[in-house]
Amino acid sequence: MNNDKNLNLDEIRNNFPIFKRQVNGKSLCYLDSGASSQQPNCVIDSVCNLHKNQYSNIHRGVHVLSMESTTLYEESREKVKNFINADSSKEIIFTRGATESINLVAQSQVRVNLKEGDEVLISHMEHHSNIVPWQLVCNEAKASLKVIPINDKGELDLDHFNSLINEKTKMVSLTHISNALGTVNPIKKIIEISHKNGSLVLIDGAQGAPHSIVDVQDLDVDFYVFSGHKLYGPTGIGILYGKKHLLEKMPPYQGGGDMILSVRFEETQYNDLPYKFEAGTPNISGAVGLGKAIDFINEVGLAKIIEHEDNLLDYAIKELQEIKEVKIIGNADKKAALVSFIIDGIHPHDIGQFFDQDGIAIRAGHHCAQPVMERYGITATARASFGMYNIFSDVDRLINSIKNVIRIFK
Ligand code: C6P
Repeated sequence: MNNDKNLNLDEIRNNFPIFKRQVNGKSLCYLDSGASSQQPNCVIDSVCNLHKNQYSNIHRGVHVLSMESTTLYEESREKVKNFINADSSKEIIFTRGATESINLVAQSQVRVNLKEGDEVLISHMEHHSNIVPWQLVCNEAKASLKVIPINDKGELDLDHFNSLINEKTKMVSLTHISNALGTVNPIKKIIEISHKNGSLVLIDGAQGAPHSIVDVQDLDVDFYVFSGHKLYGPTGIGILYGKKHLLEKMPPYQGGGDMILSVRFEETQYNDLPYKFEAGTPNISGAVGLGKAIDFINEVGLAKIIEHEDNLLDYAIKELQEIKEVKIIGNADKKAALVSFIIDGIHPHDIGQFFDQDGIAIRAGHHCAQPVMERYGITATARASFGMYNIFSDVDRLINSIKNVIRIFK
């Protein structure tokens, strides 16, 4: 079974040139989109076209190439704005990725306001990118980093969340979808509770944006961050969405060209949003490629992609549960796009290498979420993650290789 009633998977896969290659003599079975998704021709071509025909620095030149590059860059900002239904493109800041976006908020919003005794609230299922930036600012301010625990299924303990949040909580920073467990968090509810408490909320959408429909106005989220390279776009480009009134009050994260209106030695006037946060020459081609990736997703239809990924995930979980040596890590009621597992007596790195011989790409390791591993008393998992281009026979190949690895290692 290779097709899905809603998606023409042959056509989708034809758009991704990577699937024309072989790996270790086998056709590529790519189950690592959670790390970086593959890019369709239109994204690759948009970057290539820019470099061939329009390339120049932006916002500066009075010549045609600079104006064309600027238009393409700003059109991408508009596409991102529409993709997440932001109120204004001033609320869309181009960054290097989710990590930089979180650091920007930690430094420019939280660090400048955090006082001794204040608290920042994160969860036990965060990626290191949503832990370390908060440790840095909390340590400096002598504030505390509090952690919402997770239950054995890998879901947030909401009762505990309610008991942790209090008047000292200045920021709640939480992942939308866990990259290590696949858990989809009830972010709307958490945002509502946090706002009633007077706390700001940042949602780490690195895994959320590619696998769910995000409406930042409906969510009423203060900050939402994600990366282009997990959204079928290029690497080195990411997004910080922030509510305009918050971004306006925040000081610049970095100083340099483009983020100023005027510079004198005595005083510098900063540029308006969003440029205030985009110091120096940005990743122009990355932004253009990300805009194209969003066009592509819109053409295929995000709702259809999500439904397809859910079907793949259900199928993979059902098949994995049939193999007694396999233990799935993370059994939340609501999961998306990935499954983490361990196999009794076989290290995940050995599993990953064995799969590679079969042309199957998965991720093995702690997934930059060491506290999650600690929570389950393990050091690593094997993780299969899905994108719009995966087919049901990818799952069959995964299951087949698991059976083989068990047979050979045992
Ligand atoms: N997770 C994974 O294989 P950057 O590196 O800035 O694009 O994204 C960081 C990041 C932040 N939050 C979550 C939930 C993430 O999943 C990631 C990246 C990759 O799971 C690489 S570790």
